[in-house]
Amino acid sequence: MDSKILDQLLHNNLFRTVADKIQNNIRISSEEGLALYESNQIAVLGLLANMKRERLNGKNAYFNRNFHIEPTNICLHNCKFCSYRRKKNEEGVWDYSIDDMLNICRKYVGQGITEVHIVGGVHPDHNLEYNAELIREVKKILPNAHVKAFTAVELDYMIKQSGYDWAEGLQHLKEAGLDSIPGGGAEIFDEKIRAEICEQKSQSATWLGIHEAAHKQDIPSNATMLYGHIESYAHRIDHLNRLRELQDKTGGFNAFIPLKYKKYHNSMRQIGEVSVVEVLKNFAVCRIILDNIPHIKSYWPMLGKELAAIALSFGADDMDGTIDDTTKIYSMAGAEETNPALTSDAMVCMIKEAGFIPIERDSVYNVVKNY
Ligand code: V47
Ligand code: SF4
Repeated sequence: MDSKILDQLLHNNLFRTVADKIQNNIRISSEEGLALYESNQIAVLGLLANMKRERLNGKNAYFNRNFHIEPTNICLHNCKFCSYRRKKNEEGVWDYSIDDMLNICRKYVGQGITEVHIVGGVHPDHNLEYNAELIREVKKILPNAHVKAFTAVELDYMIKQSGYDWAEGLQHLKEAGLDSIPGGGAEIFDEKIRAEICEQKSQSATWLGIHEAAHKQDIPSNATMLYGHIESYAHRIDHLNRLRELQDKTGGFNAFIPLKYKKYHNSMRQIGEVSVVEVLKNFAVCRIILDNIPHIKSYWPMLGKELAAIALSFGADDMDGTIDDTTKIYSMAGAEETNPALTSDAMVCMIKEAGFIPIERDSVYNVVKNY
């Protein structure tokens, strides 16, 4: 972008313009989004994002009771940022059988769990029928739990393997009990950057197409953005614009989760990690730009509890779940929480201390309990 325009925006009345637009429910432009990213006025960004947050969600800060199943870390792809993927027989590999996973589920019977989150590597032998069977069996054990399963990248592979188109494949999984789709696999949509960091992975258009096909069948989903690596602010704006456009069309996204690149044990580690200031700035700008996605998650297993709580004042309104030590994706990449687990009481205290109202929700944001 022309640096003169940027100067004008920053030095005359960028913040006033954005504040007026938020007040009047007017969308900000890409140039204004970029200028917000270029600004170092972190406190002002927080106030602006909080204006938007309060218009959408008041002082509510949501969480749910969930656990994760990560079926395998064997994966056909080889994303450069991934610390989790292993080859068959490599040290650190796991590949649970359906029985192993059902035993995990049995531990949670009667525990008040409302969601099972299932995400793993793209295993070459796990086709759609296998995964549909997994969901059916999970539902037999936890019939009232919402099953949020398989990123668009996993879905792309399993649906292709089984010879269906996206709509047919999703319909089969929905019949088996799939309730929604998590946001992973979006990474960064810019085709050049995507090719640099995860060349073999499903294309951006495929990720967006699968989410659109899901929304058309009333399967809601989440969206993510992996940031803080080799992308520029313009790439982030492009990513957010593509999500906002799809949401205008379908309204099917429940939540957006910004995922800060973590550097440990992967082949991009020389890049390092962005600062806390950058994390908060990113929350704020995402909240303002994604004016049509109702919730922004502050994903505490990755950010750490303190920073996740601070992000509630920078546009986030959802802390995700209690999780119970069931995810390895981030701990293997050096996340703040190596054994992520939080009781509901601890979650409630943390949210209250940050100045918000703790609301336990189900997976589609119905209130389970207002504390
Ligand atoms: O797509 C992998 C990310 C995602 C790293 O929908 C990394 O509620 C940072 O889908 N540094 C998968 N991020 C996780 C995911 C998710 C997580 C939380 C909530 C929800 C939801 C979905 O994990 C991948 C990738 O972007 N990831 N490696 C890393 N080194
Ligand atoms: Fe496979 Fe996902 Fe890791 Fe990429 S990020 S290598 S798709 S497990």
